[in-house]
Amino acid sequence: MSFYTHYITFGDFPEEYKDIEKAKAIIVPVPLEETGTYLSGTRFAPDEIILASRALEWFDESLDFEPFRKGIATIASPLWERGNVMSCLSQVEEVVKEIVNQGKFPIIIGGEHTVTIADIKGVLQNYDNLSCLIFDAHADLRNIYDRSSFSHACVTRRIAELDVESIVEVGIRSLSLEENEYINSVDNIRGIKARDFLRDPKFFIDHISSMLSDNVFISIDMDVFDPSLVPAVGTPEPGGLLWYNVIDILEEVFAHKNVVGCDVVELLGINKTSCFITAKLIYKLIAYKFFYE
Ligand SMILES: [Mn+2]
Repeated sequence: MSFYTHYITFGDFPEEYKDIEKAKAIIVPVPLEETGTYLSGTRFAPDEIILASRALEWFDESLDFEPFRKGIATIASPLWERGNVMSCLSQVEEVVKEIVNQGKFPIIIGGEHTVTIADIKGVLQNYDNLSCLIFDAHADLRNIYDRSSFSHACVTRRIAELDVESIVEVGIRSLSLEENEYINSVDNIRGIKARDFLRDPKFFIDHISSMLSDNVFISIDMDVFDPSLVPAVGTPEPGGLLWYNVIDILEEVFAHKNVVGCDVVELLGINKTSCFITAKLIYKLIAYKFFYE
């Protein structure tokens, strides 16, 4: 499979660091918007985040290096038949499988959360002993929602049906009775509520690490953040995590686990501040990956 460069690229870095052959990190924009239930605009997010990334500072202020020197390429969005979620998911799965197979680090920019199912299926074709760390205000454990089993509200339930060792969800502050019963009935999913985490972050950061296997996929639903920081998400919920809460968790996990891929989903591409914060978060994911490698 050969990849083509997207018409705008993540980060305003020198061309030689955006070369697909040489780059160690590959950005995959997936403007999926099919099953959103409240606010819309996830289809605009990848391009708006990429546009915002061109204003990023290249130097990482806490790790003291320039992550872009490892190479960050941005490939063209996979093409799928509009309105056909399954066609999107199968394209993304193939792309992620190929990136990981080439020994590179994929960062998928959604789009709605549904894309995570394809990301993990793609990674699973290269790795076993995989666990998932999901940052989300919502449990996303419904078996079916709005007559679709591939709704954004069902994504973690579908992931739980794959061959993953464990799933840790952090930041939860909205779930149904059915989801609450489900999460309490299975052994390999641990849900950490936002309020519990915020009362004792240090305890939970150690706990999160201990729940994960060696290889980890990280999915960040931007609604994990408090809406005072990131207002432009599909389903905003009060009482969320702040910047350094998420950064501290990432630092711990990247330092001790082999993170094999990430996605950042559910942002609406309608607010420039939210887009810039998301671009910075993506650059941090790349920074941690290469710093601890
Ligand atoms: Mn969510």
